[in-house]
Amino acid sequence: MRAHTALDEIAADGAFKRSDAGHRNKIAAGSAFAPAAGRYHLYVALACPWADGVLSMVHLKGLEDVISVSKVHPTWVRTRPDDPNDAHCGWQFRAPGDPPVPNTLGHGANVVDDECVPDTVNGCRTMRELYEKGRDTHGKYSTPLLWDKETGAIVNNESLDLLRMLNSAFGKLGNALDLFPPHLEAETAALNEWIYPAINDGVYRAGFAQTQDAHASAVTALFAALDRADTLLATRRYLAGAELTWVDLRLFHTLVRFDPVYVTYFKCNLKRIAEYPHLPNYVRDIYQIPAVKRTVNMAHIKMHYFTSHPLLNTFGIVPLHNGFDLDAPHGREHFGAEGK
Ligand SMILES: N[C@@H](CCC(=O)N[C@@H](CS)C(=O)NCC(=O)O)C(=O)O
Repeated sequence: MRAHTALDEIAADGAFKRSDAGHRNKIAAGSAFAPAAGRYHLYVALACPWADGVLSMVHLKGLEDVISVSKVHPTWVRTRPDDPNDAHCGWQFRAPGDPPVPNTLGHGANVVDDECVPDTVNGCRTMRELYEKGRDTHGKYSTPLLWDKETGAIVNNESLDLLRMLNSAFGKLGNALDLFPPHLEAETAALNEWIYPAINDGVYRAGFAQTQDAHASAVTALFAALDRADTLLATRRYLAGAELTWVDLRLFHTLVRFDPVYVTYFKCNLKRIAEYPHLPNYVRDIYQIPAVKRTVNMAHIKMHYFTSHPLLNTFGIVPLHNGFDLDAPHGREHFGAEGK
């Protein structure tokens, strides 16, 4: 298989079909990947909803001194610029103070801000180089990725696995917060069954579709699911009731990108989140948790989508709108102990 990106994952009917993550090792006491402070390094794109959820979990669990982090620059670049036969584009590392980055057609000057953190562990220039160092040569070279410094290996690049591991595998190295409470296991799994395909992945299926039918069917399912979520959140503070869980984290990171990016870039324009009765305050409620807020970088989010796929946005122009005011009062404290 040649090096590829999500943009290559198109089925015969023109629909985007996300491939499964390839690295699924688990961190567990007594296993080859034992929990330990200072052993693991997390690679994220702040623009990526999956990676941002994982980074939120690092902060929510108080694991910032246990797991170190690198953050890529938002704009994809040619990963083998010297090889004319290799057109792969993907994430690269840049250090604050480096010159701005144009898109792969040479348009634009996308600033390298202080939130870019180079690969201090492996010294790689791109995520592709890192995967290759971890003996994966075909990708896709996605974030998030957890790296084991001790054995020089990729531990896992699937965000839901990572969320689960960060929640409980590090034991006393983190705090006691539990976003996977056993009594809500069945309910959160059932929520994820429609929220993941229709909303989290649905926006990508709307945006990367290469036929009208594939786009229309993704958008129709997406807005039906948004309506369903809004109705649910009219009577409960969080998706599963009174407690914040991992499905909220996942839904939040998609919704916070929706009005500034997906409405225009992925053509999800039947409605903005701002127009829903309950979703905007739900988004604000979660955004205003300090551990989550510090992971939301709207400049990185917008810059990534609008500058990384010249096929969809040739000149890499980034629209000005940042979405509704995330700091406004959310007014959802009135939901009591039962979430009602
Ligand atoms: N299944 C993965 C998906 C991660 C993913 O698709 N990340 C995107 C950014 S949002 C990426 O890095 N894509 C690289 C590419 O398509 O080449 C997860 O949930 O962790």
